[in-house]
Amino acid sequence: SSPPAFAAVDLGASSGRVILGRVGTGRTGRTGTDGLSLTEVHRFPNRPVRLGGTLHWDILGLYRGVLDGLRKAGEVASVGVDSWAVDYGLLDATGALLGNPVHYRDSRTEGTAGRVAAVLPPPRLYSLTGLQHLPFNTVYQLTAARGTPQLGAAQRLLLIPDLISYWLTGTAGTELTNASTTQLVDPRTRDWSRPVADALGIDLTLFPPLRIPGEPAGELLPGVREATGHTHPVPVTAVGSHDTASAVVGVPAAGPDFAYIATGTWSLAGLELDAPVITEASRRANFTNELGVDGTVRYLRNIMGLWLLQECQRSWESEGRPYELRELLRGAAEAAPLRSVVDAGDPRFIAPDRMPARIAEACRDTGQPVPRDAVETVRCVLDSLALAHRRAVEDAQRLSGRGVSAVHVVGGGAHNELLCQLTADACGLPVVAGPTEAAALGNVLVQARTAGAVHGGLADLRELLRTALPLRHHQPAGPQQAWRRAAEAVSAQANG
Ligand code: LFR
Repeated sequence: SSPPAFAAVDLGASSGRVILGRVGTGRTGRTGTDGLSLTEVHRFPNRPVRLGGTLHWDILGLYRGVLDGLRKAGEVASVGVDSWAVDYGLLDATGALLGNPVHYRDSRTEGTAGRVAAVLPPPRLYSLTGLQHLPFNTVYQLTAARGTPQLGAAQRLLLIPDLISYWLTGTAGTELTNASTTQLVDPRTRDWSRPVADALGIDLTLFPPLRIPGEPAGELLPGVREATGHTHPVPVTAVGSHDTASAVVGVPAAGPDFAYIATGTWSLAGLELDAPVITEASRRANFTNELGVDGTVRYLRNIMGLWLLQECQRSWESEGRPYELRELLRGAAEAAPLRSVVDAGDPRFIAPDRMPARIAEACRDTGQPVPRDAVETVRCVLDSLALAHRRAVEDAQRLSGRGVSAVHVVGGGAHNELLCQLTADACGLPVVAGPTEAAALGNVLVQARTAGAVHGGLADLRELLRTALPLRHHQPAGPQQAWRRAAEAVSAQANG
């Protein structure tokens, strides 16, 4: 019989995917290695909708995509759901959704940092949560929503993957890795932080009980089975429901001394640790301690990522200049290196629209040459990302005291050879690129372990990845001085 199949629902900021993973024993037989294989059965766009001045997720459109994907997937041993972090839906007492979930890039959180800081000064908030300040963390969204009729009527708050799982199964839980991005969790106890919730007047009973990746999370409801053509009961398993948590499971590292960069709309660059690093230096460096699968900590920094590039393309397209990405990258590879670089952690890049103009502004504000065309803009973005990767990998080592010998680039950016090579050059370290579907793989592997199809810890799961997947290797080239100088200049910009 063929190895069991697991359906990974992986919702990203620009597209959703349902991916089927078959996980065998890794033994070699007459038909080749019975290892790990992935098939993308369904991909659908994730297009936010601006309505009444607020940027929303099209949550029902996403749910339809999930159902379509589960139908196309056919028979599966289980289902797991992961998505981007921090956002949520509110339910009333009957379980009905109250309003459409708001996008973390919406401007409603503007000005809430000050309100939160007035009761929890940043050093205190960091000492309790270990979380990087991002203006859209759930605590700021809930502060923005405070006093609204909708929050007043809410009986339950479900993070996005938990909301999808709830619709699939009728059972509610709060998966831990994603809960850790709310800034309401203490990464030392891996449980809710009452001091934070109490200080901000946030009702923790809105959250259903915590679930740990690998735990059962219900079964597809009869109506869902009917809609997706499943005749047998199908369990849903809690996975690292924060896409970054699953992506880090999907890093094919050989030992413990690696850094990872999970690339997509964001670049999440850092280390996997056993315990959080909660120091004032870490706070100042804007490093986060998110919770990972199997008791790990994701010690990383959020970097703007390919969002910069996606938004540039969207702007050019709306101006009637649709560029082929391949052409832009070919040009960028030939363009002058490090002509100008921007701080890819700068919150000024979070909101959508006018990205080329905002990049030009950032160059002008810092006394650097302004990119003269699309190709130069793309080169500026990629140099800036590579530099931000370097700074994050370097800072993570310094702040945690853990050295690394290689950098793994996983996620959508692993396709981008220029970005991977520039990252190797900037870091002065070898880069291992791939897999691009790391989040789906991490999702599948955790399900497969719960089902008993694979065994062991993260190292064992990664061993399976390494033997099954084609990976690309980039050796660092070129002198380090130019990158070092640029890194110092951007640090000065970031701190200044
Ligand atoms: C990546 C990601 C990041 C999180 C951001 C917003 O998809 O989940 O880890 O900081 O989206 O939720």
